[in-house]
Amino acid sequence: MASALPLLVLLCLAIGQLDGRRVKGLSRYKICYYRTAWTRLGSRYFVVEPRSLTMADAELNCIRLGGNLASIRSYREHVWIRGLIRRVLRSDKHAWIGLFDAVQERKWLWTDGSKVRYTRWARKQPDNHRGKEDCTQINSGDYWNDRPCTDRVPSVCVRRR
Ligand SMILES: [Ca+2]
Ligand SMILES: [Ca+2]
Repeated sequence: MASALPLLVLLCLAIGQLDGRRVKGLSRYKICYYRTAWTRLGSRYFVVEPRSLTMADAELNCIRLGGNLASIRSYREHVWIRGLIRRVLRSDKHAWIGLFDAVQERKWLWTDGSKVRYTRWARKQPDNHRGKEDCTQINSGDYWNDRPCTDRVPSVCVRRR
């Protein structure tokens, strides 16, 4: 029994890889479902990563899963993603989305290459506090806040298909 857990982790990782390619019939592995199930909204799919990671590690994790950190294109998507986080994490925890201005201050870019058409900054945000905030977290109340990219929080990934 002592060896069961590592085996399970390996199994979940293997299924995670397969699930990324949308192999049929794997959703019955409920214990892995939590980590690998993508939920569709319109033409895109989203997943919440519950582990606390820096923004760069969160982006690398999303890439490993076949996507990027989530871009948000409308208020409807913002509300829906907050609901997804609440369902998975059972709270309104701060979580990384893919908006960053690390390349040039105040030039905000989405890691998935989407045009920045919609934002939902909290009051007085983004403030680039102490000159060190280049990454974005959702769930600052019902809004977004720029935060140091070295924060470790859960994250939301997106993929196109
Ligand atoms: Ca900044
Ligand atoms: Ca801030």
